[in-house]
Amino acid sequence: MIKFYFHPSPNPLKIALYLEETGTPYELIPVDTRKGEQHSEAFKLVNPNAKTPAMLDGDIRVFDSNAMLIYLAEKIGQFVPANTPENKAEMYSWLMFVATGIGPYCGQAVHFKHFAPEPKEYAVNRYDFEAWRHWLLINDRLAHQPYMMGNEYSIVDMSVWGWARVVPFVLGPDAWQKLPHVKRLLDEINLRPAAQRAEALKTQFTFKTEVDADARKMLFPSNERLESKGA
Ligand SMILES: N[C@@H](CCC(=O)N[C@@H](CS)C(=O)NCC(=O)O)C(=O)O
Repeated sequence: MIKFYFHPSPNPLKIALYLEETGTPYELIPVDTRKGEQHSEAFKLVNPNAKTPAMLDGDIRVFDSNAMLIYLAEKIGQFVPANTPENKAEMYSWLMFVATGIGPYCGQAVHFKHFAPEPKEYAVNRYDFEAWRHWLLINDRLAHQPYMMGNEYSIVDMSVWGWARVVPFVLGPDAWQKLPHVKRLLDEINLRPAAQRAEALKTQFTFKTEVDADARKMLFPSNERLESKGA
């Protein structure tokens, strides 16, 4: 059975959604990143990058959420568009767009708005701008078609959903006014029983919720270099 290494945050939620949508059996293994469990040697054998999600499919390890979506979709064969070069080109392009654009820019926008010390105006401006730019591109695409790949719900929508869930935290409480088509997709996916089961996974374990000094050490190890300089 697949061992699924999970924390209730945007990237792992994409995988939870796929596993739930397809009824794939899996064992859920909590990785409490605020307690630093991602840095254990045992977990780094599964994901050397020390981040969630990751999985073991027998002896095969897979990490990085969009790689995991592709792996699972190829194995299970559901929620992927018809296998044409055109579809594959679009699907890979948008999956990489989410993996290299939406995820990192949203992550950094959250970091600088909510967690970084001052001065941070330059960084907040850059990451907020880029996060908005990426979401507006998704919004524009969804203005012309129901789903990211056209008329069919697919792994690309699941990838978008992981981050769409936290858009107000990333971009601010009024963000939906400018992203109505993203909101429409989010609301639609949220109504799916699989999405509700994926969201409920967090209740199976007690994950640390506070981002206190100990959690910051685990999540932002780069801060140590500043502290050692007395900053
Ligand atoms: N590119 C990776 C990013 C993974 C990632 O940043 N995961 C976050 C949760 S959404 C995490 O584990 N954070 C803990 C840490 O950075 O120590 C992916 O898409 O899976």
